[in-house]
Amino acid sequence: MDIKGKRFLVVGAGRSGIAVAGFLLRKGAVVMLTDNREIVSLDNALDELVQAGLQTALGIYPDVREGVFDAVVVSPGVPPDVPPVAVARQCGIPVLGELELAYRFASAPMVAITGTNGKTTTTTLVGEIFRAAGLRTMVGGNIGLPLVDVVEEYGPSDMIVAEVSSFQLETADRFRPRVAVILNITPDHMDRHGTMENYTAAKARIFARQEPDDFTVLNYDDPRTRALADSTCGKVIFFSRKHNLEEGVLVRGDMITVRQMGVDTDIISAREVAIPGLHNLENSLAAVAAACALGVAPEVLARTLRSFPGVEHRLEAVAQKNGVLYINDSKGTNPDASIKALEAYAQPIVLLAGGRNKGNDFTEYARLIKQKVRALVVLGECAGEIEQAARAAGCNNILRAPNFREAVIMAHNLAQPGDVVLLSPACASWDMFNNYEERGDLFREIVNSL
Ligand code: UMA
Repeated sequence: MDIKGKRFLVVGAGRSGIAVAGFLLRKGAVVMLTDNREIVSLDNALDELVQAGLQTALGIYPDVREGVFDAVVVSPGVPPDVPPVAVARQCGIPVLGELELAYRFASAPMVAITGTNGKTTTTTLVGEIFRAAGLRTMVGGNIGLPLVDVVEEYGPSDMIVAEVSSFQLETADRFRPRVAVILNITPDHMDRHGTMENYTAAKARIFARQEPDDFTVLNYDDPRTRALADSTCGKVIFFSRKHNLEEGVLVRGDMITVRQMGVDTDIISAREVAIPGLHNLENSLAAVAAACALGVAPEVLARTLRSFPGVEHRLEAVAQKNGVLYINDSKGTNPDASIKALEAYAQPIVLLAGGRNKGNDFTEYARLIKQKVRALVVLGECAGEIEQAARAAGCNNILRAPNFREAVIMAHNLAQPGDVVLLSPACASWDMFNNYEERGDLFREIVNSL
């Protein structure tokens, strides 16, 4: 891709946009970074780029009709209908995203992982597996490390494991991972995608450019994901926790097994997998499928599954105090993720829920709250909506918290020895925090100070 001397507009001055602006400047482009906010975070990084020649338009988008830009690079969180993006398309100016840009400069084989839930855990686990197999491995993408920052440091004998979101995939064009993994597709981001069809179509772009010698790993147990098998040109590898597959990665008895051309290879007992919950068993099966496709040995898989502790903000055990276990699941940003968190514990739960609803329905979530939760503390923008859904499901022990700190203290006061205090909000953090990491970090800090 020819960048030197070309004029780029980068939309969104967050982690992705700043990384893209730096990448393009280093390659000799003329770059303008725009954002609808006047004051953006990551100021130090931005200052450095301005010193290096970056132009900025903060608080107001430039008019792309004037013909001054050769291409527009859009950040994943910026919807496609914002003026500079929509107008660029109308004018025939190429619009791409950071994932596509990074892909065009990647020479290492790539395993790309998407899904509504489990992406971060599975991506981290697959990265650990390849590292344990002795490969120089980069783990990045939606997980928080923009791929453009480091993609060129990895060569053909290395490995890139990328978490990719539906937002990033919307602007994928030539993106062709060696292995594409879809973990599950359940309602999320409806405020952005509008319908499940659009959301599923965005996810399916992960394999749109695959060829028959690539691999598409799909969850057989999830109907929407399974149905995509007919749409890929890649070789499909199913994984299933529930079905005795003819071919693929499955659980036989309690043994994680790879079944290939009639031959079963046992990897490890499901009980030995270190990360808790049935959903994490599914993530482990997906990781085994992806790694096996690229020839990783069973003993490496077993060793990693036995020792992998999981990731921060995802069912992360923060502390045990007076017999109460405090769990940070700040990454539970939609009802489905939080349902899985509730299902992972047998003990009574004091649940902290609420934040910004991304257009989701809380009925199912509320039903499980009724079954598993001793007390519910609601907070944030959609506290009322969750409270209403929980009351409709028959749950009455509900408290509303004025702020996050109060919410944690209320949960602490409500909990009895043997309980779990679970932060799994089923909502984005954006009404109170910049991201779910900040929310989880504050939870950890408050819990540790109790
Ligand atoms: N902005 C505009 N106009 C808009 C909307 C936003 O200018 O209409 C600006 C904001 O003011 C802000 C910037 O865009 O300054 C933010 O851009 P962004 O939302 O794309 O966020 P980044 O900080 O660039 O982070 C993005 C991903 N964020 C989203 O997709 C929302 C990060 O994923 C990712 O880690 C990062 O790039 C590096 O690749 C986070 C996420 O929440 C974890 N992802 C969603 C998810 O997992 O569910 C998809």
